[in-house]
Amino acid sequence: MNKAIIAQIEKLYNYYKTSGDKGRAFGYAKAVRSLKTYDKPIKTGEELDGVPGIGDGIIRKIKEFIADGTIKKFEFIDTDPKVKILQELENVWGLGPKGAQKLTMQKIGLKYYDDFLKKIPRTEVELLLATVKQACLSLYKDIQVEACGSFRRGRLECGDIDVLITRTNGQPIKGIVQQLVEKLEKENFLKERLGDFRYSTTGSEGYMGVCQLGVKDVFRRIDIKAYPYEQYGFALLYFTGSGPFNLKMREEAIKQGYSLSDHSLTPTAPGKKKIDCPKEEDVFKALGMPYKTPKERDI
Ligand code: DCP
Ligand code: MG
Ligand code: MN
Repeated sequence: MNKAIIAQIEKLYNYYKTSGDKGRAFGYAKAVRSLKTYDKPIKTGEELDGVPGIGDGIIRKIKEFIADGTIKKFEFIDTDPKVKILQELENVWGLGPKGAQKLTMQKIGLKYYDDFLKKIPRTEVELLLATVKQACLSLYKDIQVEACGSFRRGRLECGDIDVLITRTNGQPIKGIVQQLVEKLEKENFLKERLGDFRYSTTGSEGYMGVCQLGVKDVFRRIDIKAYPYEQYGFALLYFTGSGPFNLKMREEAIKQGYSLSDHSLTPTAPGKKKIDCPKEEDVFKALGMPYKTPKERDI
């Protein structure tokens, strides 16, 4: 049993190392070392209580393994082809976790290369948006979904689809993007995750990936971002762009002693206060700039 348990914990160590999660990898490495020096046959998880390097979380997993012969939450490690590829790149080709991840991203890029060069007609963006909206509304009633980027600026063709999400009653948005993505993956709409879910310390979260309307349609790049309602004015302004327009607006903010971001207008000089901007218009007003429609921001 000891050998089998060590193999399980080593597997989790390898998984976290490959994922680039140094903290967890360190913890599991410590547990493996500790288990290897444990000289009694392990019969229960309880007996490991107090053994250095083996915390409650790991004991819980060992208990599950002893009882069921498997750890449900980590069964995917053996079957997920992506985990396998990453570990092979690391072990066979001697790439570090970062290098292996980068190479896999490039591979995804190559797989969709031709498709990603094709522009998305507005009408298709509308259909893609409708799919995301439907999934959102099935999760939460108070959710608001909008397409931003070049679509909102009125372009007839877009490079990708940018979806902005918020909850209109001010409820927290944490975890929403992950739930939504998992749902849309089950529906076979989302095809690929380009990187991890990014939770920002400022309260937003995002997904970058690949979607497909129907099995015969072109693969499309999709970005999904969720922001708390109180940041919506800033988020909408930022995510609508264009990139060069955002730069100009930020320069103007700096001139006036503020730092403008996708979530706030914060003073850089003393004596000024943060300015709340529930709407895009409020940001223009706060900076004393005439309002520009999304179309006029297409520079
Ligand atoms: N953005 C930005 N700075 C960046 C990247 C993005 O300000 N470096 C903002 C402005 C963009 C918006 O995010 O308009 C969406 O990014 P996209 O890369 O999707 O750009 P667009 O939607 O404007 O153009 P495209 O049609 O190529 O997707
Ligand atoms: Mg875009
Ligand atoms: Mn985008």
